[in-house]
Parts: sequence; structure tokens; C-alpha cells
Amino acid sequence: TAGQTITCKAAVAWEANKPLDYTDIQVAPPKKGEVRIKVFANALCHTDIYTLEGHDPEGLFPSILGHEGTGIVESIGEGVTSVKPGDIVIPCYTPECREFSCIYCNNENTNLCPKIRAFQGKGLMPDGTSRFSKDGKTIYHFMGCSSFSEYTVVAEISCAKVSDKIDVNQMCLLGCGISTGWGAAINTCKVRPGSTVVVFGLGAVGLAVVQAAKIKGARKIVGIDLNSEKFTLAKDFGCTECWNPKELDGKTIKEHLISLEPWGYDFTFDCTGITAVMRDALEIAHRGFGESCVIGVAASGHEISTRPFQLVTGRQWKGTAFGGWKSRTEVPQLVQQVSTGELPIQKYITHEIKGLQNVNQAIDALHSGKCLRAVVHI
Ligand code: NAD
Ligand code: AHE
Ligand code: ZN
Repeated sequence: TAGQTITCKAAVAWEANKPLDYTDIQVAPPKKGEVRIKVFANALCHTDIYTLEGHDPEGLFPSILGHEGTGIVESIGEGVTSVKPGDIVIPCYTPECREFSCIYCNNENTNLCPKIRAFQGKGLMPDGTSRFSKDGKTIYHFMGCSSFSEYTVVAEISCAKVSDKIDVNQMCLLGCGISTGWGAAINTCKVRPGSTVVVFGLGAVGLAVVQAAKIKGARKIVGIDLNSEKFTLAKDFGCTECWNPKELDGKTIKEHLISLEPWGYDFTFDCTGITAVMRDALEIAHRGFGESCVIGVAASGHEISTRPFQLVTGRQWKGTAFGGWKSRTEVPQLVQQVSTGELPIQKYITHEIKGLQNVNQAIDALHSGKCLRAVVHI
């Protein structure tokens, strides 16, 4: 099939708020610096739903969503050297060009390589065109991954080559949510032994923060969710206590958390995407040195605010994209740590959906409140 257009099945988002359409599409061969991948599995992240629901200012339709996938390289374009047909890869929405002149790749404090970001945000490959179409009509890429398709094309610099030592269903989770939560605690905030931590939103991302905070030796890990059904598992992952803002006898969650820890908490994380929650998370960070990390993605038009006094008095507001991991270098290391049992991920897979034709079941599952990750076997 190398060098030829492939007709295959994909889940197309034709417009916002419509179910994904399982249909035949055409996938053009990879051009210079690109890789075509046969996708094995893809898990649904809340960000896919957010875009499908029309909340993403960069959201484009029609498009092929999906950015938590794993697959095997089917063919490579001109000049590709870091992967070859048959390699197992995780497409990553944060690329790593590793060029000598890249100020980002050469800075250990960031993973935000900008090399292909502008076209990625326009749903296009780095040459400004799409590899996807249906009967001549262009379909856009999404986050440089588009892994809800039997075949996808991504930039070589977005392809983390990984060992095949772990199950592909687990592996795909490392493409976004779990890696992000771990990295927010490990890289962005550098949670230390003895720290106090608050995590708002106990979905997969929040629980990954909890898991990493526990591994890093946090002494107190407080989990907050509007859905109390999340608490049993959260405690299993490492929460030392959990609170539901709806069940506090008229107190706000902020008042409640401050009553327990008057000067605030060392590290707080928003894993909800709700700007009012981000504000609370900042304002309960410890006076003088607390750090609050925004992980959640807010809907278009929503903005954060606080009294500047909160920052004057030493709280730091920060954020993370993909947990700060440099994708091609560090994702393979995460796969390795999962394979040794150092970072177990099996518990995040609450739903397995056989066949891309059933992809909309993954959306229903994530909406149900009972799902961390629904892996779709493609
Ligand atoms: P999810 O929907 O599985 O989890 C969100 C959780 O937040 C749910 O348990 C929900 O009950 C809870 N919640 C909702 N409103 C709340 C409130 N007011 N207070 C407390 N809890 C509340 O989503 P997820 O896949 O875990 O993703 C979490 C967020 O992280 C999303 O906004 C997603 O877009 C974002 N995200 C960001 C990055 C990044 O790189 N920055 C990566 C992955 C995901
Ligand atoms: N496109 C949106 C923002 C979406 C967003 O913030 N995405 C996160 C990843 S979410 C993964 O589930 C991110 O890392 N963004 C950094 C980047 O470069 O996209 C908007 O507001 O325009
Ligand atoms: Zn995601």
C-alpha cells in the first residue's frame, strides 16, 4: 500500500454535536517528513468531546478526532529516518523537532516545540494541506493525531517510537491524559515528599495527578469532585481524603478546604476545565509559595480572574500542556516505566469498545460519569 491512497474506515465529525460517522475515507500517502500509521486502539479524552461539542476555538469540521492512540507504521514519506514500517508508535500532539535551532527543544523547562503548531491548529499537515478526504471533500486533521481512523498520517516529529512490551490498549493512554496528569505533578510542579496537594476533578487526568503525587511522597492528597462515586477509586489511587462541593452544609469548597488547612496547600491542580474551579484552586494554594496548575481546558470565551493580591502574597499560577513531557524522548521512557510496573495504568481502562463502528459508545461512556478511559479497538 506504500505510496498509494488507502480507502479505510474512520469516525468523522462532520459537524459539532452530532454523533461521529463511521464511514469510508481516503488517506493519502505520507509526504516529506510524514508517517502513515495503521491505528490499533484509541482512547477518548475529554478534550475530544470538548471539541466535538463546539467549545474549542480551534475546532474545525469536518475532522477526525482522537489523540490518545497507538499504531504501527505502515509507510513513511521522504526523508523520514526516526521510524520505519513495522515500528510501534504513539502519535503525540506535542511534537519534538530536536533541531539545533529550536529554542523550545533545547530548553529543559518546556516541551512546547512550535515547529508545526500553526498548521496543526488549522487542521493541516505541515505543508498546509490535509491527507484526509471523502470523495474529494477535504476532512481536517485534529491535534496532529486524528487517531479515530484505521489509518492516519502524522508528522515524523510527532511520532514517539515505543517498545511493544506493554499491551496496546494501555499504551494508547500515554498519548494524552495519563501522561499529562503524571507530568503536571512530576515536571510542572515537582511535587516533593511531605507536600500537601489538592486535585479538582477526579477523571483520568486528575487521578493521574493523584497517583504521581503519591509516588512523589505527598503527605496529604485531597480529591474534589461533584460526583462522589469517584471517591472509592480516588482513594485507591492515593487520595487521603475526598470532598464533594455539593455536600458541605452550605459552606463553599474553598471555605471548607481553608478551614482544614488555614495557610493553604503546597500544590493544587485544576483537572475540570471550569474557570471558577481554577480560581478556587489558585486561592487555596499556600500563602507565600503555593503553586496552582491549570490542566483543564476551558471553553471558548471563558477567562480566569482573581485578585492580584493572591499573587502578590506569593501564590503562583501555572499551567501544563502534555505534562511537560518532551514527547519523542520521554513517552518511550513512560512506556518503559509502565512495563516494569513502576507506573501501573490498567485501572484507568474502565471500558473497552470493540470496533470503531461503536465509537459513539465511548462518548456515552465518558459522559456517564462512570468512565475513566474507554479504549476503542480499531
Ligand atoms: P473527565 O471528564 O473524565 O473528568 C473531569 C472530572 O471533573 C469529572 O470527574 C467531573 O465529575 C469533575 N468535575 C466537573 N465539574 C467539577 C467541579 N465543579 N468541581 C469538581 N469536579 C468537577 O475529563 P479528563 O479526561 O480527566 O480531562 C480533564 C480535563 O483536562 C479536561 O478539561 C481536559 O480537556 C483537560 N486535559 C488537558 C490536558 C493538557 O495537556 N493540559 C491534557 C488532557 C486533558
Ligand atoms: N485549542 C484550544 C486549546 C486546547 C488545549 O489547550 N489543548 C491542550 C491539550 S488538551 C489535551 O487533551 C494543550 O496542550 N494545548 C497546547 C497546544 O499547543 O495546543 C484553544 O484554546 O485554542
Ligand atoms: Zn487529551
